[in-house]
Amino acid sequence: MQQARRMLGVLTGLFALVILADPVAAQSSVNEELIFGLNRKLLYVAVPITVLVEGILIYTVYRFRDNDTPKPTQENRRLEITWTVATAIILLFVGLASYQVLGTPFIGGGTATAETTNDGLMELSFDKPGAKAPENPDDAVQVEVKAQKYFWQINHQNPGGQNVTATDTLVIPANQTVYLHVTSKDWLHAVHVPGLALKQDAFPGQYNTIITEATEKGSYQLYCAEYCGISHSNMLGEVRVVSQEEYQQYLQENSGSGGSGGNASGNSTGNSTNASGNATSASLVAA
Ligand SMILES: [Cu+2]
Repeated sequence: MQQARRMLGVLTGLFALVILADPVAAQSSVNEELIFGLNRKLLYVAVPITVLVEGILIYTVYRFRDNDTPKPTQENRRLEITWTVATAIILLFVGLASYQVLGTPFIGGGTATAETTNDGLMELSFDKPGAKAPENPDDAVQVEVKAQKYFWQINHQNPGGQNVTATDTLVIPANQTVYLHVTSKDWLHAVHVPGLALKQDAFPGQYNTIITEATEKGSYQLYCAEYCGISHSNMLGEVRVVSQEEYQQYLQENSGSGGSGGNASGNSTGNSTNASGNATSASLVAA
């Protein structure tokens, strides 16, 4: 019994340590930091439990290896209470730690910002529901990411200038909150940027907003993570995280244009829809 109590004490101490411990390694985005941080916390708890359980198992097998008439423990109230309480504490910790991460706007999408359709969201002509607007639009970069067989159309909001449209290349500034309003023109797709820990479904007729803040400049691969047809595997893009100055320069250079390369991105299967894609850009620019 003494042993069980000691064990409970050790577990409680471990939780306290884990809660107090700060996440260490630098990550490429706030989202990644949150996800990896949670993963680490859960590992700190899971590894000792695994070692403990496996240790008891191996010990038992060895200790009673020659026992032909094993007798099960009939009743041990204290032991039962101990493992019930220990399990409850562990589950409570997992629940609380997960809630802390899932409850942030970066992972759960957030409830702090009101759901809005058009008004005050951005200058793009948002015609679908579901987009989450930043509380203060001046502080956040807003980009529409529109999936289409088999490319990505990127529409940047450009305060003080005309909107910037690009294909397959998403440029965002580092160390600033970015709202990516994900939608689809034709079919189910999904935005996936593993390097920044971003993933979101793209549905026609609605927006799903990714909120992120990239902390590490560089180039990250953008994939479509929802099988969408014959050229799904070619539906690749790039996310470039640049400095604030480079981002402003990018907007300035491409202001009001069809963006870098427009829709002529060599997606042969997407050609039939390219004309309408351009039309949309034009109306977005005009809006
Ligand atoms: Cu796809």
